Amino acid sequence: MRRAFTAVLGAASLLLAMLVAVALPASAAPGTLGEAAAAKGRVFGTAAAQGHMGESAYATTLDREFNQLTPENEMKWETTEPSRDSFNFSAADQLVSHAQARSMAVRGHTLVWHSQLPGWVSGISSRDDLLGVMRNHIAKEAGHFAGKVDYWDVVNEAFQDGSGARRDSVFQRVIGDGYIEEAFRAARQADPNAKLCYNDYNIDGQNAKSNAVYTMVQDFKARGVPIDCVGLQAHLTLGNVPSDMQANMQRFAALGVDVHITELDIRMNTPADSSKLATQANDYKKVVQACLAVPRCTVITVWGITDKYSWVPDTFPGEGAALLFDDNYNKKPAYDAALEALGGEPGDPGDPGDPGSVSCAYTRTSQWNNGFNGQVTITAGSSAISSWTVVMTLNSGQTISALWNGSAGTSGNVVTVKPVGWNSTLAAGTSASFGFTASAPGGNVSDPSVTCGTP
Ligand code: 9MR
Repeated sequence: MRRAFTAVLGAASLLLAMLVAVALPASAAPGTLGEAAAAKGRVFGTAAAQGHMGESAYATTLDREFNQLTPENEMKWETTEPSRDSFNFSAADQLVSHAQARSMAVRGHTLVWHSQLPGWVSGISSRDDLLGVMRNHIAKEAGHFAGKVDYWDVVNEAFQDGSGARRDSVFQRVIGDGYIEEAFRAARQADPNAKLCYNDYNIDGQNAKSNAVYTMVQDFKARGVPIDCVGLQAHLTLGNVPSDMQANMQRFAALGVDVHITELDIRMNTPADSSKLATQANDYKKVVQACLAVPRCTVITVWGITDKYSWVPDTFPGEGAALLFDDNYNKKPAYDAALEALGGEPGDPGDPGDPGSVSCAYTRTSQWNNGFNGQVTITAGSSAISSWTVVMTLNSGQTISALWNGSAGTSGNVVTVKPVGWNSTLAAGTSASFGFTASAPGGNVSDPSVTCGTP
């Protein structure tokens, strides 16, 4: 099943909005995430697990859509060096050769992390011993994959939420603050060509934790400690893309490092419904747009191919549906939104089972001191549609005071509009419209962002 979600940003000025019917390009555009990202000079990757590669839909979706692969667990310490100086790279090797055979980039994940660490490492109490063990682990693992790994998550999750203090781990306790730079130096030595990243979660926006990482990267750059990139994991929750994500990426970029979105997923309370999926689509769009706005944001990687195998429900019972493909490998609205934000063209109207694509255009029809009227026109693509959904994200302080020819549900500043019945079914190429009045205290009449899709 394919769905077409289209996005139209509100026109900048009333005049423009009234004169220009905003329409979507109908021409051939990149049809997969990897192709569309490549056309923007970016890489679009996913985590993948060797254990699922035998499932044909899993491997087919990976190969079709993504041009970077992160082994989800196969390169972690407990797997690669389960006992001292005894290494096993077999599962990771298989994933790496799969990627190489298809010209996908590889992200190594991860050399030094407090979690998925074998007991023999956690038990070390001598500083010299642990430093030697850490350097050996990095030399052997990064050395084994040298020339095959494009980016390494050298150190993972070394800071605490809230305070931004260093996380308590055996490395922190036994070696001290200097363990991170020692790890980066060892990684550079083992693989001089890989880009070396620091990777963490909850550093997507500006907060105490991302400030601490910022200060560390600034210090590393000033002292010549080798670091090339910062990974923002971006394990996000529905409707909560940090509003300063772009500014945060920009400030890291300004230090002279690349920024990668390394583990993107956007979870919701399950079961999913069309309204939540539409909000999620808008969230993915925001993340992709923020990355594209920062030239040094060069990689976007989602943390898994399908909702079926996502880590989320295991860790957060009652939550899930966080990825771009559902349990049956169907593209979700978030897929179309991400693809479209990358400049790609979702949907393929020729596909059997295609429920039909839809596009929408927004016009501000009038305005006054503290409000405005808007109209959204929904147009079916080359096949008929039986229903449509429009999601409008209002600007700060704005509320809908009236809405006609549509049925609206509101959640915060997100308004989901469905047909009223008679304007639900649209023949190919035909349109329906609804209108609304927004109150805009303070005279902020800036236009909402509008996305639409089927159903
Ligand atoms: O997705 C991974 C899951 O299969 C593992 O059980 C889990 C173990 O901690 O790690 C998951 O991946 C994590 C990643 O390596 C680091 N950032 C957080 C990810 C989600 O927990």
